[in-house]
Order: sequence, then structure tokens, then C-alpha cells
Amino acid sequence: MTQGHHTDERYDTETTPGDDREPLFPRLARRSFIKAGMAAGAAGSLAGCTGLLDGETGTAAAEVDADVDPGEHDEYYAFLSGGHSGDVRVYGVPSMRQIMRIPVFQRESARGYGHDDETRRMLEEAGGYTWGDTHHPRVSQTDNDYDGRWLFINDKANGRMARIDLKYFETDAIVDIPNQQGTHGACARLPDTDLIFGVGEFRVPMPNDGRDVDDPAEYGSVLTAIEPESMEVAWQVQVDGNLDNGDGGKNGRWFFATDYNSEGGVTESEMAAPDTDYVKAFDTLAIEEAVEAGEYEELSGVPVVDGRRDSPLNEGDEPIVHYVDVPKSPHGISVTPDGEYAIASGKLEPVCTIIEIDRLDEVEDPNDAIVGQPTVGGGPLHTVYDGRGHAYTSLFVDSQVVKWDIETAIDSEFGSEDAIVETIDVHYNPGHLIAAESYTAEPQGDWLISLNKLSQDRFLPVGPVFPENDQLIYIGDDDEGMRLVKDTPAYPEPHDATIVQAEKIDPASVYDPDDLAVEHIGGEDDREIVREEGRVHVKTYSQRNNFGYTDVTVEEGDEVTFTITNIESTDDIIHSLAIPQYDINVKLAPQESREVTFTADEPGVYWMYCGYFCSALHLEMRSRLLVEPAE
Ligand code: K7E
Ligand code: CUA
Repeated sequence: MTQGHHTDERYDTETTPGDDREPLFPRLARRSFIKAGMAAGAAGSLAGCTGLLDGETGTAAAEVDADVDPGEHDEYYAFLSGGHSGDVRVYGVPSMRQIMRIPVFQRESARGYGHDDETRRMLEEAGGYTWGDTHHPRVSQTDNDYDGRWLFINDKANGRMARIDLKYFETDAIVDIPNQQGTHGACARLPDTDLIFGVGEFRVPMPNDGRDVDDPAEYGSVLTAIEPESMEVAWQVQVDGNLDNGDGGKNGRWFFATDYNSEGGVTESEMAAPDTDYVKAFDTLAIEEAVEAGEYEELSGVPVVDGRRDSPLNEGDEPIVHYVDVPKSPHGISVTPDGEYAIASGKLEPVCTIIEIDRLDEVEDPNDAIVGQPTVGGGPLHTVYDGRGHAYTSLFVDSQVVKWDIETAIDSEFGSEDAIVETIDVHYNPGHLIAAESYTAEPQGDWLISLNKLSQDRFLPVGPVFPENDQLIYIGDDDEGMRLVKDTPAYPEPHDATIVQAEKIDPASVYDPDDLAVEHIGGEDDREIVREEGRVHVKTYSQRNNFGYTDVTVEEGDEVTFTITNIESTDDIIHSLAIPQYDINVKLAPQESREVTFTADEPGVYWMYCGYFCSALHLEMRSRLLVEPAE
């Protein structure tokens, strides 16, 4: 990734002791921090050194208690994006047990997602794609603290944003974003999550309808603002260059995004050519004023404001987008818990860039808002916080997490390593990392997960597709240093994550029928089979151990609808309605009602059965669908 232009001698070719594999990135194998620190005379505190030694050997310290005994609950939820699996995974922290998966952009049979009429329609109306690429899960906040209401997640592949209702841990809305290909970064305007932002990565013609196909100069990319309640697009801002990751300021005004293609290249070498790229600081209030004043062009039904550098809206001393030059191809950007700084991670340069947010209003040249640029190590991708003034940056190339002190970095020369407190080896090549409630005003500063892209030798081999490795690191003791506690294999492939205190989320264990759009069939008295010309509507229920009707007879060619309620009120008694050959498996949690419609075009006998092992008589929980041949 940075081969070819990086000549920093701090990188050596030796691998870590005990690590006999070939370095992944020749000449850029793991950096020897102790050596570098001594050479530069910039060692951290003694306490930091203890951590370093542990970091060098990568061993877990026994005294960190991350055990969650059988039957005990974790202190935190972690929500991890599933990447091109299209889902969101729910872990408990610190156990790292995977508790649930929430399907978002893909049909999923265990949850019956995309099997009933409503979720099928939702996926269809969101473009009808069969997959998505989830990267950035963000839980809604009120007053810069998690409120447990929603989780938002992007689809990098098909330019969408989804909302998960955390009462039911279920996707309840998806918006297919116009004028945007590759919705990458996803984040909210804080403190109260009153707008969700989708960050447009791929530059395309605007609109992308066949015009300017091979004229990259005319391509554009936009930042999209979405109303969280309606999940409708409120406005977009077109920018120069592209957009990568993003994060919201904490005071209801700013949004920051990185850019790795400021000059609009279409090949890898063009994209990596310039020495600098941008961090763009969007003044969302000024953008909203421009929309109010009608200063936009409507494209695909959306007001698109011109935020390019030479836009009239960027003239004068209140531009809508401030373009800050940073070393080329920054990747992650995140705002510190106190809301004072936005820190961009360098990716192709071994630095982080610290922008003091309030200075954006004061300086004439936005570059003067940069107040620090510490050297942190090879391939810095993302930065998170512990609430004690430290930043933790994932180093993709060095396979490390580096802990550094923000104020020290601001007080030091640009490029200095003085701010580095310690590093810890991770296995291997971390992408994102996340610390407990790092995206709020008050992170807890105890646990950190490093989401490593490569697991290499860490698990039993399972063929050429290796799992990823999500490593749990304890960061709660500044004297003892960071401790690697657990390896957790992950199905490909998590990107970002959010860690939320368990007490801030209050999921339902039984459905409230008022929350469902489908008729509730309360039991035997409600059940009926309504027949009209060519249509059969079966209204029934499920309970241990039957489906209300033992047989349902229809005629070949009938359009059949099942409206079915699980009438159990006991927690955890789930049924499903599986109909072989008709590709249906509708999951039904207690008091849940779902509807499924299909055309009975195959004459024959079909055993409708329950897919969840619900009682000792579960296997007996089946009924016949009799499809009689048409005349
Ligand atoms: Cu994987 Cu946040 Cu999509 Cu970085 S992004 S690693
Ligand atoms: Cu219901 Cu098995």
C-alpha cells in the first residue's frame, strides 16, 4: 500500500520475534518502536515501556479480567458491520461472544428477512439488489450520548443507508440514495442525530444517465443528508474530489469528511499522485441556509448545493465547505469526545492531522486550522478515544495500534513522535478499531477492539478464505499499558463498529402488535380462509405445536396469502412457517404477525413446517398445503 515511496528508516524488514511468516509488506514489516524511540530519544514514560514490552510479545496479561461466566451478561453491546455479508453483527463485550446478526441488505432465512411481504417489498423498493456492503454502524445519540433508539448503516456497494430499530434489532427502513454511487462513510449530525450523512465515495456523472461516460472531469461526488425519522434525503452537496470517511462534530454544525482523490483520477496511480488531499469541513447550517434560499439545483428530486471550491457559495468568509489540505490519501476521520478536534488518519503518510474545529471560523486559510501532525506509524487508518486525552490509531502497515497523547501532539513539532505513548502488536493489519463509546462525549476508556483484516496464523486453517480477527484489547490502565486479551475470528468482513453500554439499549422480548402493520390473528376465533376468484387468503396463527389448520387446500394458479401470528407470549418461543418448493421461511417471534404471498403454481403436497425447534413436539408441528391441479 505504501511501497515505493516510503523511505523512512524506522521501518525494518525484520518480523516480530516468534513471527516467522513473510512480511506482508516487504520493507514495511512491523515497526520496531523501541528502537525508533531510543534513536529519537523520545521514549514514553516508564509505565509506557511496560506496555511496550507486552506489546512486543503480543501476550495477554493474566490480570485483566475479561471473563463473562456462563449465564452472566456482558457490560457492552458491540455492533460490527458485516461488510459484503450485508449484515450487522452484535457481540457482547468483553466476552466477544457473537449474540446476534441483523440482516440488512441481504435476504436471510433464519430471521425470515426478505421472506415476508413487507421485508421483501422494502428490499425491492430499495433497489432490489441481493447484497450490500456494510461499513459504518452508528447508534443514534441524544445530547452526545447513546439513546438506544436506532442504528444506521451504509451500503458502500449500492449507495444506500439503512436504519435498524433497536427495540426489535430489525432493519426497518432503507433509502436508495440518488446521485451517489458508493455510500461509504456514514455518520450523524450530533448532539441529537437530527441528520444522517452518507458520504459519496465514487465519482460519477451527475446525473449518471449515460452522459459524460468517459469524461472524468465531469464526474462528481456528493455528501448526502438524510432525515432519520422519514429516511428521506434532505439535501446533497457536490464537492471537488471524492469523499471517503466522515464524522460529525458535537455541536450541531460541522461534518468532516476525508478525500483520497482530490484531483479526480480514475486509475490507482492518478488517485495516489498528488501530495495532498482534502479534509472537507461542511458547515451544515450554512448549507441548510443555502437550501432555504433556493440556492441549489434539483437532481433526481433532491436539492443539490454546489460545494465545489469555485462555487459562489464558497466565496467570502463563510464558505459552506472548508477545504483543508492534508498529506495525501487520508482515510478515517473522527472528532474528539470534547468536540474540539477532528483528527484525520494519514493512510499513505505515517501521520495524523489534528484540525482545531473552532479555528475554522477564525482563520483565513483553512490550513491554519491544523494545529498538530504527529508521526504515529505506518498506514494509520482510523483513530478512536478513551476520554482521558489519548487517541488510538490503527496502523495497517505496521500491524499495530498506537496510543498517543493529543495535547502533546499539539504542543510538538509537526512530524514529531513525542506524542506516542505506546504501541501494541495486533494480528494482523488492522482496519478500523473502536473503543467503548468513543463516538460520544464520554468514552469509558476500558475496552478497545482492533478489527484486523488478516488473521494469518491465528486460527485453525479453514481453506483459502481465512477469517478476519477482531482482537479485544484492554486500555483501562495507563500505567500498565495496553493488553491484548482475546482473538475472535470473524466472518468476512467487519469494518467499523460501535460499542454501547448495555444499559442504554432496551430491546423488546415480545412484539407489541401495535408496532406491526400486519393484522394480528389472536387465535382460533380469528382464523379464517377467505376465497375469492383466483385468490386464497389464509389467516391463521402458530403455537406449540400447530399452525391453526392441519390442511390448507388451494388450486393450481391461486394467489395465496398467509397472514400468520405467533400467539405465544412466552419469551424465546419462536416458530417459523417454512413452505418447501415455494422458497418461503417466515420467522415468527412471540406476538409477531407476518404476511407472505405466493402463487401456488406447482400442484402437489407441500408439508408446511416450523423451522425453529420450539418444543418436544416441534417435529410434529407441520401442516399440509394441498395444491390441486387446475382443470
Ligand atoms: Cu473499512 Cu471505514 Cu469502509 Cu477504513 S473503511 S478500514
Ligand atoms: Cu414451532 Cu417448531
